[in-house]
Amino acid sequence: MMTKTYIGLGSNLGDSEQILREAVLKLRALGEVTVSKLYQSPPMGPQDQPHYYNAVAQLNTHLEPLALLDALQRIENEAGRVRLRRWGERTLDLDLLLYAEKNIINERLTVPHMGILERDFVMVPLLDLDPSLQVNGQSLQNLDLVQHSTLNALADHTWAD
Ligand code: A4P
Ligand code: MG
Repeated sequence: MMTKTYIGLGSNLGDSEQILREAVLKLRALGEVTVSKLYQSPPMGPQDQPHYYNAVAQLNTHLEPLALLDALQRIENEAGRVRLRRWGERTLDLDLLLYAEKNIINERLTVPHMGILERDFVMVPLLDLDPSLQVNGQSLQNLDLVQHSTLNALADHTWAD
């Protein structure tokens, strides 16, 4: 069965735009991919780290949730992912944001991803892909954080073509 999923992409070490481009290329091997605009955002968490490049990909895939997580972690590792500190700098972070309307809680996976409703750098690109998107029955487009977002779009949705 084909499932509509959303993947959050983030990078603030190395050539972030190129790293995200390569990640999208690898996501295309997992199913049909559509990407949001590419954004630049100030770091959430420790402030002594570079700004982030963020985007979201919609991925339609046959993979089950844990198999998809395995694939995402493999792509992170291939990008030379090292984890230095919580909320700290990284070459590539791939988060499984939504897996259809499923709620998943197990040792490896919490879906919807915990941070969605607190992060404009996740919600604004999600809304590029689906302006009427809801998370846990909550419509994203009217949230204050979205309405007041100062997120800076660097490129339109063709950035990863
Ligand atoms: N895990 C559980 N649920 C999920 C899910 N839905 N998707 C588990 C992906 N992984 C999930 O992941 C740790 C474990 O979470 C995995 O082994 C998986 O089994 P990780 O990527 O090593 O750590 P993390 O929790 O993603 O990192 P961390 O450091 O807690 O931070 P976040 O929450 O990812 O945030 N500022 C801006 N502007 N833009 C950013 O993208 N990103 C971060 C990192 C901080 N500040 C940022 C940004
Ligand atoms: Mg992560």
